[in-house]
Amino acid sequence: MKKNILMISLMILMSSAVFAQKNYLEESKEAKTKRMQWWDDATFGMFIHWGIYSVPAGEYNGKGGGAEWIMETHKIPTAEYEKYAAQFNPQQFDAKQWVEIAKNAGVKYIVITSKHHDGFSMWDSKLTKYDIMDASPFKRDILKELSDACKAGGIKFALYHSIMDWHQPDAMSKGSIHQNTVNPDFNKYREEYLKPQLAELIKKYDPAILWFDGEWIPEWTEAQGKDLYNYLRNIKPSLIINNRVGKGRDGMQGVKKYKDAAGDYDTPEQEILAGAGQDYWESCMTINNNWGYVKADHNWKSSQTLIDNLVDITAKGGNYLLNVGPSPEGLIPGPSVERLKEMGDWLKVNKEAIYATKGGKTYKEGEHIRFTQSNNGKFTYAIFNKADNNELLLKTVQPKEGSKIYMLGVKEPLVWTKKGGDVLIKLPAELPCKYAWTIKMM
Ligand code: FHN
Repeated sequence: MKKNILMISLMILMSSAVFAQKNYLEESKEAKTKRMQWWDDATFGMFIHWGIYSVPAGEYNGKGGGAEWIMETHKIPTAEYEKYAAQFNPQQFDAKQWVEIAKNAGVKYIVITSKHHDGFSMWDSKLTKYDIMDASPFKRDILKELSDACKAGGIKFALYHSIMDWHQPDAMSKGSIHQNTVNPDFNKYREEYLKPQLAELIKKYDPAILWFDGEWIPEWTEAQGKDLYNYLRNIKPSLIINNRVGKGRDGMQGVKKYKDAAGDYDTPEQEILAGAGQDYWESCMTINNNWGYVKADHNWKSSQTLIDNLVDITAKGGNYLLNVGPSPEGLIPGPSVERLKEMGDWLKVNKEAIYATKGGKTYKEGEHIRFTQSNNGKFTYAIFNKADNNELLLKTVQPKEGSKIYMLGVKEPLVWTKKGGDVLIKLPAELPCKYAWTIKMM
């Protein structure tokens, strides 16, 4: 008898050990720091919003508006919207070329939409026929081609995935214009579609990050977010997941509303934190006015603005996730490519002040100077985009007495003198780049 009880308790012990899910919500600070290090050092990512919404390109029945939201904006019935899938045939899509554009920009990771709110799957999914392989004439696995090109190019591959889904009957918020079933069963959508698709994405394309969105629907809760976070981290422990996996995001400012909100980093959208961030954070922004492709949107941000944003965000300890919206032909718009190339040229000269640096309490002086520090604290970088009479005056952060200071991209040390309590730096006659310059000091 005793032997049987021992055997049974041993079997229960073993079976629970086999299926024991680790609780990553209780991950130690050290473990998280180690896991986030590459992301923190990377600083600059490229967002890609691409899907069948690029076919209408921001116009429906002669009316503008919508981009990736066009189905909702123009209240397009599902059967009508599905026709865009049959027209999506981006023959000029070249994943290697996209990765080349990203590398020339100095981008270290790419986040592409696997499924946006419209519910269309941009990969070969076993869970649905509403995907690139079955519903479009293109019949190529876009995510596989891009993840392979990223791996070959040394760029981290990551996925944006929408919790909200306007196509899955059980995902419909009650009263949603897309609701096409009387009693949607959200739990069924979550357990039998959302989570299995995410497991499929991790298994097939090994994303370094899952970037959630569409979490604002009433059916989604923080508890479901915490469960999903743990579920995903148990599949891939090194996975990084943003704070839109739960309900902890405080609007477009994107910071956590409460300390234990699920997710590894904050996600301000179309804005930059006012001051140095308290946690890991990433500002996502469009390069014109839309996330998805809009043929009539020519409001491209200048290279000066884009570089100023990168510097400001880095000085405040954040990452910059800059978006491109490829065309239905599979091309990243020319004006985006030009600006990304200019950012890459600037980073070739000033990368030491951007990658693997940390922001700090003193992150700025006036409107034209930002400060970053090397991770080991040995060097401070003053990055400025305006200087008068070929001189720069520093009041708050100053080089050590007698130390040499340099401008990144210039070989010879710069001449600097004390002027009252300030430091006056003579700038080189010939500057090494456009838009902004970096003084390296100890
Ligand atoms: O509704 C989405 C929008 O389409 C876009 O994906 C942005 C970028 O993250 N996020 C949501 C709006 O906050």
